[in-house]
Amino acid sequence: RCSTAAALEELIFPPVQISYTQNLIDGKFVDAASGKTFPTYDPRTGEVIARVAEGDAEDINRAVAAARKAFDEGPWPKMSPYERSRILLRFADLVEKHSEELAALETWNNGKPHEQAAKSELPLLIRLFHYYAGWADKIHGLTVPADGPHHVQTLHEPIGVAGQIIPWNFPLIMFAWKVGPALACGNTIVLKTAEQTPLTALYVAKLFHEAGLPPGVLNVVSGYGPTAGAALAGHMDVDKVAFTGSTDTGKIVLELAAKSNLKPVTLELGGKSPFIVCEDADIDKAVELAHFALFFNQGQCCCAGSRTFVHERVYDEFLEKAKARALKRVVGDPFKKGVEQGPQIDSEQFEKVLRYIRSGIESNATLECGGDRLGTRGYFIQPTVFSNVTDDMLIAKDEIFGPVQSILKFKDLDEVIRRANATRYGLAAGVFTQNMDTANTLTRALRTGTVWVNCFDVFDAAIPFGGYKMSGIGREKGIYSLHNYLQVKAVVTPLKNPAW
Ligand code: TXE
Repeated sequence: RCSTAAALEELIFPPVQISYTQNLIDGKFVDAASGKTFPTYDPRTGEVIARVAEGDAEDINRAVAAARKAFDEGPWPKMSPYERSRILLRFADLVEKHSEELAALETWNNGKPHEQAAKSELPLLIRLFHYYAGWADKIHGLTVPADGPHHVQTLHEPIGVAGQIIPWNFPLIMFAWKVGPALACGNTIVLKTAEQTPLTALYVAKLFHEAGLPPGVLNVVSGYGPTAGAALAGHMDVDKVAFTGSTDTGKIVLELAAKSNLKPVTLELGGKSPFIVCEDADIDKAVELAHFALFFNQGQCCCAGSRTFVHERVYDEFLEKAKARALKRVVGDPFKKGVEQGPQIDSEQFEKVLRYIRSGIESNATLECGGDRLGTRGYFIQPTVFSNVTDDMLIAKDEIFGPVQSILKFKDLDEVIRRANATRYGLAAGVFTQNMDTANTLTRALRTGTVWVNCFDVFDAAIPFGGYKMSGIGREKGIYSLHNYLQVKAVVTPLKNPAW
């Protein structure tokens, strides 16, 4: 049993007010067309902290009409790229100014440790917008040396109205991954937040308008997936859709896009990332990073290192240390200093994780520690470690999305490559070795969008991120993310005097 701190003794309340709960359409906060609202919760207790406008198909229609107008009539797509860049920079400055409220709101609505939100996610949010502000005036086409007497050039144009659907695990970071490249390229946006975490996106969208963003360029609608989300993905006037969430919903989004206007789709979906510890690895470092790779953000990361493969020669030592580390993990009120793990996002995810823990026990994996909820209030789960996990167990196959580490034993490189790749997912992998040849073999053999060698979860703005196989389509961040939001137009003109 884990002996982590009791989940909640006394609640710490954040010194922040909830100012924005309506949809932001055409630069104005408005109620839902239906007048309906829905509750949003504090995952520490499951209590309602605010009611938010519940957008559905009609609100999406209104938001798309505003985004369409802002795109077709300008000024945004035609504005000088330098001006656009300056608005992104002014926005980043305003985020910095309001960092404290934003970090508090993010923790309150999501349950992630406040130190993580304040010290790592807010600075990353700012960095992402600095990065995309840097791109805004550096996007241009090519001159193409085609055969024949023609002058050929390509224009890189914004794609139009982007529909963006984001999840709840990193509300602000997901906002930045989607909104940053779309705005840098001159698109207009309708963003649908996750129903669990609508608050911070509304707050930052307001800051964008303070920074000088013209009305209609960025519209934010709160609401549920099958109503608001589906209306956006299937809208005839939306030119592109970007989605982050579960693989099952990703398939629905792709289908809605195909059945409506064939809009291009980027998807960032689930994962079951291998974390491979070779026999020559620095074991203490590998234990710490394997722990971080899985437990970070309550285990609610698409790229979580959720299959920890350990070489048989170092397996016993690794297991003992991994268990000791999990037992030391501090779980509690995410506003409390030193707390490493807060509650899961909601009752649905909480129940899902507990079901997987029961499945691990029933399939005869060895429960080394944890295995139950923590406390009696909210959605806290004990850091859980299973050993003797085999590839056929559900806990080794499905995305659990919670604080449950599965440790598997391997004998040699060929075997671990085969097993690591034997999954429908292909988002990320971690490789721990001090041998360059082993590292090179593994990085080339693993079918994943990212391979972290002797590190994990390094998320720089410039590093592309995305999945192979059923983990997604396309890449976000870095130069690659711009291609998602651009059309390439070839312009061909005859040359009057081909000799020149
Ligand atoms: O995801 P959904 P949920 C995984 C993780 C988690 C599971 C379920 O395993 O346990 O997914 O989480 C919107 N048309 N990830 O139910 O449903 C929804 O409103 C259009 C991995 O939260 O995919 C929200 O905005 N949109 C992940 C977004 O999709 C729809 C992050 C994600 O919700 C829709 C989150 C529909 N029919 C969960 N139905 C990652 N890749 O990081 C829902 N949505």
